[in-house]
Amino acid sequence: MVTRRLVLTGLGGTSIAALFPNAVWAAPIKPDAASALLVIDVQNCFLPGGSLAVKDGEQVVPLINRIAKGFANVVLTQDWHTAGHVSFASSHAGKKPFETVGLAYGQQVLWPDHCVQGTEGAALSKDLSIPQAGLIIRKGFHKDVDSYSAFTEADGKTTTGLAAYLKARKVKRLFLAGLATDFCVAWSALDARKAGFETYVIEDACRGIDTKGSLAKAWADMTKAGVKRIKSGDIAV
Ligand code: VGL
Ligand code: ZN
Repeated sequence: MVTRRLVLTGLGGTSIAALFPNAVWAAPIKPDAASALLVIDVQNCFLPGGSLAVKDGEQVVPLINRIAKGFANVVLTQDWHTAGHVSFASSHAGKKPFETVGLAYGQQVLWPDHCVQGTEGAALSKDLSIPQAGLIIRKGFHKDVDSYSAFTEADGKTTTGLAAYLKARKVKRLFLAGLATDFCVAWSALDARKAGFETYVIEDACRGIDTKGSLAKAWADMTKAGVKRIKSGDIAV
């Protein structure tokens, strides 16, 4: 089944259903008081010139700025590691970035040093323009535990407090955008579902790292968990 959302103008009396008989039409999604936008890790390290630059990562910024105008509730996240963090390949003798290592909490992908607390690389992109954002949540600041997810650290139990914050604010629907689709966006979306939120990932407002099939796996996991995959044009601003 094909699902499409769009706004058409200038068709006069032509029936849209007659033009696209196999399409299922849905109204644009209008963010409401129970909706929040979660902007994941739009930080210099993940942008061009950064130590863990995500291909075309800068392209998400104007889309996110545009979408954000429609949201009263916005939370930004910031990957925020200690120097010598356990997720850095440089912390493991003989290991290179994108290899893995077994840790107490499971397999950890190893990364170039990135998003070290207080550095320019860890700063949010200066091109983000979301003045109404109410919260910046930092994650990955425990030296021995990574946290792709904005909700729960990689040990599977330490909470960032984000779910409780959103519930206290009566948020029910979460829209995710940012970097990287297959790590911090996907893990956050999966945890959002676990916490009971209706969860949308805005595909064109995200970019992936895609190491060893990670992007396809992330989408498969998200789909299975009931995460809805939408495009920025599906949101009414
Ligand atoms: C991320 C790898 C390591 C992300 C963060 O933001 O997706 N990926 N740290
Ligand atoms: Zn990280």
